[in-house]
Amino acid sequence: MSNPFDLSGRTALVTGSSRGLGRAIAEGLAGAGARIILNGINSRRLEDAATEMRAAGYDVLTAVFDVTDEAAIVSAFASFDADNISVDILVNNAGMQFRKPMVELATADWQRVIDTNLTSAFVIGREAARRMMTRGQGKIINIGSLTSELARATVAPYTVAKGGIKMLTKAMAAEWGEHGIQANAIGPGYMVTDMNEALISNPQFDSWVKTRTPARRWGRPEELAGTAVYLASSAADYVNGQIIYVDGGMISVL
Ligand code: GCO
Repeated sequence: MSNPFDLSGRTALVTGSSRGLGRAIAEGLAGAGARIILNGINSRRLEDAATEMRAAGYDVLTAVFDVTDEAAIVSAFASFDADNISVDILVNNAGMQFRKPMVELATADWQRVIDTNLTSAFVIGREAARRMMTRGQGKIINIGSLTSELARATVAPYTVAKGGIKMLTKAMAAEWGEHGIQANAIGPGYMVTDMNEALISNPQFDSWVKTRTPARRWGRPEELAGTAVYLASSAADYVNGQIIYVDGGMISVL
């Protein structure tokens, strides 16, 4: 029997992938055989990541664009078309955090977080899906969060965006399932990333995470890779609209 998790011959665009969760997911998909398109806004950091991954033997392209810039997204997909590159797998990973109590939160900061974490997944998903539909297949993986289900004080716009990611994933499944596209989400728990540096270095928060999580530790970015490979592969051809939590069990317990 052929390996249902094999991604060779597929191309995966992973947004926000020069570091952090995106980079770990990109490496996981590459390890399963996919060609990777790394994306970010800092071209030097992106090229460094690409160079490192190529040195490990992976097939890596780069696409510099800001996920909140619709014109840049449209032109990136137009250039994929011109180069005969089809995005078979899209991982909407790019995101940001901005922590502030709501009574102090400026509307512009609210909007920036929603645009980066939620609207980007719609716009990039739409561009990818238009092309996937004509091919009759495609995989979309949106990155949610524990905050797709649960709120935490000081991160309201992030919580709203990630709740939206869960429902956007279902909306994509509803509209695009008949075209052979599967859209699913991964909900990471508390992971060791640059974005969480302020939380990791706060002893109280660190001990809260360790007490609250059945695994009694933070997650490592590479621990998302297997779930991403599964959702990107033919093993998940009949899985659609789901969010899988990779959280050391946190969301299942009080
Ligand atoms: C926060 C973090 C979040 C968490 C995530 C866990 O401030 O709560 O930055 O991004 O890591 O919600 O799923």
